[in-house]
Amino acid sequence: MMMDRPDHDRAGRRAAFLAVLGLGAAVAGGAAGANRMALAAASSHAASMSTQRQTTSRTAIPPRYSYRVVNVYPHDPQAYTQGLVFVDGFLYESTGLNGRSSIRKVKLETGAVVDQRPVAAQYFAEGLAEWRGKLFQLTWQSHLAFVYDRATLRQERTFSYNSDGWGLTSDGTNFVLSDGSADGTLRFHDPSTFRLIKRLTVRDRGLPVSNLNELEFVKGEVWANVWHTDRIARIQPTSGEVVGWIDLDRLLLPGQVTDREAVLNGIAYDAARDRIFVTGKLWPRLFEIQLQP
Ligand SMILES: [Ca+2]
Repeated sequence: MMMDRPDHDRAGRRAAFLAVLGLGAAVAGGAAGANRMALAAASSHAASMSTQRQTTSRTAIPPRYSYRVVNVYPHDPQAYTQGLVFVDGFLYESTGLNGRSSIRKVKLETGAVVDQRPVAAQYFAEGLAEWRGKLFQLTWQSHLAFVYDRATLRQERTFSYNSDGWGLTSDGTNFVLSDGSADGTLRFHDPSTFRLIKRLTVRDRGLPVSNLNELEFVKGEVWANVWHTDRIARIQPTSGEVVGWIDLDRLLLPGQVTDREAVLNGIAYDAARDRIFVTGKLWPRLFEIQLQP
């Protein structure tokens, strides 16, 4: 999410990794995962064997998932994706950077931006979530959320909050906000007042998971992009425990992005048709994926 943080080891490794790969998404979805699938099968088996222990010991290794690409769609390569949701047949997207932040309505099949509103240049827009016909958009360090009418994208009001803003989703009762902190904090906010209800620490085998970025609520779990990685954490939203990891490496072809900040960031779930969409900052493509155990 941030532009000015020092380079990240993982980003460098990923760039090098992409540079030597000649594999496309379809290949990645199939052959690329042979070892991973064996690993995943083993860990999935281990997980099923220890389901009961997980609830008490918190030492079980979360199962890892690979993916299969179901569809590939265009995505605006100028969109610095910070928030993504799918509602009533359209994607809604929040883009970041000062002077380039926006809220947009996007046609899935073509990637065409059918409506958009700029965000004032002093704001760096972040996560996005929908609540009863309204879109809520975070800002990174301004402690301000913008509320838009979904039909018109007209800004109607603002809320303030007391943390950095990274990702945003709704669990059906509250908003869930990530602040990118090292201690793996998720914050739950009342959707009517944006008042802070509670904090939750996300942990993998007892250790906090830092840099939680774009979020999505998927079938009772909070899914979180981990900044500067190709991984999504599947989080149990009452305990904060990571119950699975999704590895999304090699979605893009080598050279499709060159900016080191062009990392995976954007998950949208179409509950009506059980479809999962993912993209990244400045990515030219958006993918519908299915998980592979
Ligand atoms: Ca999302």
